[in-house]
Amino acid sequence: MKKIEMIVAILLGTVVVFYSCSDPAGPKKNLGPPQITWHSVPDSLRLPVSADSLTTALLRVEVSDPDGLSDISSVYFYSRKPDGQLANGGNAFPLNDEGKLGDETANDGIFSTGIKLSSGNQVGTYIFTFYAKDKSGNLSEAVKDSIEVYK
Ligand SMILES: [Ca+2]
Ligand SMILES: [Ca+2]
Repeated sequence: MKKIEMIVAILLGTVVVFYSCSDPAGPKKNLGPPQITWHSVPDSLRLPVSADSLTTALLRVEVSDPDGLSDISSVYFYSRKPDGQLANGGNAFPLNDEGKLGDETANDGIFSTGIKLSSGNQVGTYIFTFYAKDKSGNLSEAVKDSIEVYK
């Protein structure tokens, strides 16, 4: 008798779990914003000595989202120059997870892009602020890092 009661309880439990997991009506809810879980930015960079060469570096951030990587719509950063002005006219720079522009592996959640410095760039501290956005417009918390640029 006790055994049967237990089996019934387990079956009922299964039914309750099944019902709470299924979403019979309404649009699919977004479970939350993306999160930047890791990032890689060089500590310092030296400007090229000659005018016709460039210093290049790779910026990488790892992103996750409770709805899965397919929910990520964009990953980008702003760069503030040593004089306090935003680079690129205040527009964001995109990072990609498509295996291009320095991104090693496509669709692995690590978004990358290269940056280039010429001999005419300012020396001093460049501040980078990274964001990730999902397809519902949820924004991650900002992640900041900086590069010390010297001659
Ligand atoms: Ca999401
Ligand atoms: Ca990647």
